[in-house]
Amino acid sequence: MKNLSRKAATTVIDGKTEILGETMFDLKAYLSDRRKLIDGELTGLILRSPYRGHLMSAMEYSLMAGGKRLRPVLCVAAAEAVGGAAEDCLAAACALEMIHTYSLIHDDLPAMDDDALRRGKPTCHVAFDEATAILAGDALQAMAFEILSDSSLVPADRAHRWITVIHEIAVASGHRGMVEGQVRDMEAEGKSLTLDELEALHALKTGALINASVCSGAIMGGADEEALSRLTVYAQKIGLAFQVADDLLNVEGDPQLMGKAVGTDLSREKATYPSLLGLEESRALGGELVADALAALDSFDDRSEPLRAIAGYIVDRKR
Ligand code: GRG
Repeated sequence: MKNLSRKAATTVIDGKTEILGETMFDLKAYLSDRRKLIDGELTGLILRSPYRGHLMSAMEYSLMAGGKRLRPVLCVAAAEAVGGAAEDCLAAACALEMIHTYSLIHDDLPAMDDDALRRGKPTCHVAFDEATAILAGDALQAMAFEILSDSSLVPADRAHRWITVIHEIAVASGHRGMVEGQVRDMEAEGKSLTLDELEALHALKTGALINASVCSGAIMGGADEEALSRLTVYAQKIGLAFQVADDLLNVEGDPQLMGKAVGTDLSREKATYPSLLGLEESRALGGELVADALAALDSFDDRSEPLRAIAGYIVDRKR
């Protein structure tokens, strides 16, 4: 049943799962297809650069190290859910992955989490050096906005939507989003937080970019206000569910599968859902958040199946 969007008694025939004769949505195939599309696009963008030296090697090393591509896939799936196409939002999808990758490079630095392994490979500052990792992160962030504002990648008749998307992504990445969340996360080490404080921290640190991913895709796909507001609720719920799952994986995940160390939250005395609620209650919270996310999509048709399935995947994932 894993990777399938509806949970009920099913039969598996020739690798396709059926429920009452109806073929179920195949999330594994969807993720594989959309990741291929996004990876192809990212590779093309890297190859466009006139400078193929040390800096670009470090940027490419981290960007193409095998991340799950959750944010760009969400962006594409949201565009499709409102009747748009992947091509409408590929530039935004790539920009989001660049910003996400920059944040991971910087988060791994000795001045922050000082991690040696990321995406199953030595972190950027280990594979290269600290100065190069800082600059590769900086350059990936700037490249994201270079792409977002490139008129050759953006249809002229959609310029207004693009400005909205650029604004959403800028707000989500900076002092009103991810960077503020990171600061709160660092300040919270060794301290106890209330559940509300923890939720506010994660809404900024990881939730804001996940929200921007869904909203950018929806805007580029032509969502009306009602659809956008429902997708915003969906994004907020899965954003928090993602963090609850991430905290659980840090306790009980397999470092081999995850490609990074586990147990680090405990050793750094970080406030987490398992530390505040315990494992059982954290799992239950993850399930409730997914149910809320699915409820927000109630009025959407079958084109939102990928979004529904991704909500389940976020809490079931092993990496
Ligand atoms: C340094 C400005 C700055 C921000 C860093 C996102 C973040 C803020 C830090 C990452 C630290 C961390 C482990 C956060 C928990 C959630 C998270 C973002 C996990 C990594 O995202 P995945 O699982 O990674 O989508 P992949 O590698 O699959 O893309």
